[in-house]
Amino acid sequence: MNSQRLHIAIQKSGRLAERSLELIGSAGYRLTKSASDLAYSAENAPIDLWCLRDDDIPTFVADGVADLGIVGRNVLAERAAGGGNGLHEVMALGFGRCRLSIATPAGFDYRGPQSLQGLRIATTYPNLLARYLAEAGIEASIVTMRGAVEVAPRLKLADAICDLVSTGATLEANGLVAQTTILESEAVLVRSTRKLDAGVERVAEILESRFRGVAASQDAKYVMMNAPRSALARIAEILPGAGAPTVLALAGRDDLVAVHAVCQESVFWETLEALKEAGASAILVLPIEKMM
Ligand code: PRT
Ligand code: ZN
Repeated sequence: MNSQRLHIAIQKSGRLAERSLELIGSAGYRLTKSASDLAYSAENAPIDLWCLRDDDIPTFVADGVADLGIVGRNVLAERAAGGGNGLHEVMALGFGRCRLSIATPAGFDYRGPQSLQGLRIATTYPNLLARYLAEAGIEASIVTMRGAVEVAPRLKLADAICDLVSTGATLEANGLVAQTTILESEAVLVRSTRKLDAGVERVAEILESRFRGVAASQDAKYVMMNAPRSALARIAEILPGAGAPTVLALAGRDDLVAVHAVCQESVFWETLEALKEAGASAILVLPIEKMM
């Protein structure tokens, strides 16, 4: 449907909204907001964004109303655990990280999943919780709520909860302790399993390739240093995710070389200290703006 433009569903407001727009901007698409606030159009590519409640995004993509969507893996996984299909995860996007965890009141004597036997567990993720309990061979009753799950134990509506946790502050404020994680989540790009029109497919492929480039360049650094020729093997070992570094001659020095490398993983102070220890000097770490 809908002409030759690629349609992407993103969250209208909430934890993923701003970062989703930022990612699309970093991928080089210049966006103009529609008068209604519910949509954006790219000026420099045939792409339209629709701003929706996050819970509606999987259905819109599965039904083919949107071609792609950005949503928490938790939302996608809950739908899949309930038997929903029609879409799949294309890639993780590196923001909106959280975990779906089972938490109990602080005084509870938790000794592994068996301790959940016979409890009432409140959650907004009944399908994922049911699947976890079935796989662990535990019988517990699931109290499905729409939100504010963390207050359920205090109100005696449940003995434990299963909810998303990021900093842990909400659990702590409610006297709860996370005991086990049933899903690691972050924002993901989802795509409908339906075949796209060839022109729209091309637009989707370019966008996905740019998203990969943005994700890769976030942690990646360009590292330069001088080093004794004899230390090259050791230095290549220390550089995180660098592959084979570029080695350049230094004018008037046979014993020293310049080493340049693109590190795909984070470069920490510890990495620099190890390089120095191996004999490197004049170490520079530079950000990478784009990478493909
Ligand atoms: O209006 P709409 O339906 O679109 O938004 P929403 O209210 O359903 O979702 P929103 O914006 O709260 O979250 C969107 C997505 O962000 C989620 O689906 C997750 O993928 C992701 N995310 C990341 C989180 C959290 N971190 C998170 N901490 N979603 C919710 N929380 C809640 C959690 O449920 C708990 O109430 O924050 C509280 C815990 O946070 P901490 O930091 O105290 O541990
Ligand atoms: Zn929601």
